[in-house]
Amino acid sequence: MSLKLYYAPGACSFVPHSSLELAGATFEPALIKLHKAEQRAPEYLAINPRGQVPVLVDGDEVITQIPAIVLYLDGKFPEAGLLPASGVARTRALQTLAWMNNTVHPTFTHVFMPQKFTADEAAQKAVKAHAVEVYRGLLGEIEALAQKASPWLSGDKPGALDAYALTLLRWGGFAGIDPNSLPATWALVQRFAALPAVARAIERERLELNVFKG
Ligand SMILES: N[C@@H](CCC(=O)N[C@@H](CS)C(=O)NCC(=O)O)C(=O)O
Repeated sequence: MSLKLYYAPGACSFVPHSSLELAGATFEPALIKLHKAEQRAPEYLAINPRGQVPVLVDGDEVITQIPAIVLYLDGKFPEAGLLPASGVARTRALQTLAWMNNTVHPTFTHVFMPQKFTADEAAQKAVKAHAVEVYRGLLGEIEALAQKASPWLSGDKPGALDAYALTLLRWGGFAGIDPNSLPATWALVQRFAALPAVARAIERERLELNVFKG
């Protein structure tokens, strides 16, 4: 069965993208240009009616939602250690993955796309300003996790949590949050980015790691 990942540069799809590379998987990367609204083109909506990346296709299976995709890849490539294999360590990693996906990530959506939450332009500015401060606090929680990383967020192997941390910290730069203000996360993210497998995903997406502009 052939694997295909629909992704957009710099988007949350970096999590499965780098996970596929870490697993050494053979897959077809399919670029979706969000700024050109390709996610709302009829051909793409036929694949994912929610008009979002990422989508993982494995033969006849179409899988969406990052936690589900990560669990699927973890099951398919157990030796990669994208998540801890069992026990409380696995439960804790899933706890953090769910929180990154259902709390930190949507908070950034309020920063980046406040128009999703109100049509009122003045209210959009207020939503964004408030969300930046909430986001700063959430990155602070990731910083506390990074301070305890041993050496990666879910233990001895780099995996999905480190990939999400990279994505979320990078987005912080767009929100005016200096990655240097979160030194443990920034060090972890740079170590993760330097792994050859992760570097391949970064290169394919042409990502600049630090997008903070003073
Ligand atoms: N909960 C979804 C979130 C997916 C998501 O927010 N994708 C964003 C990119 S980070 C997207 O495709 N946005 C395009 C849009 O909403 O138009 C998941 O886990 O996959």
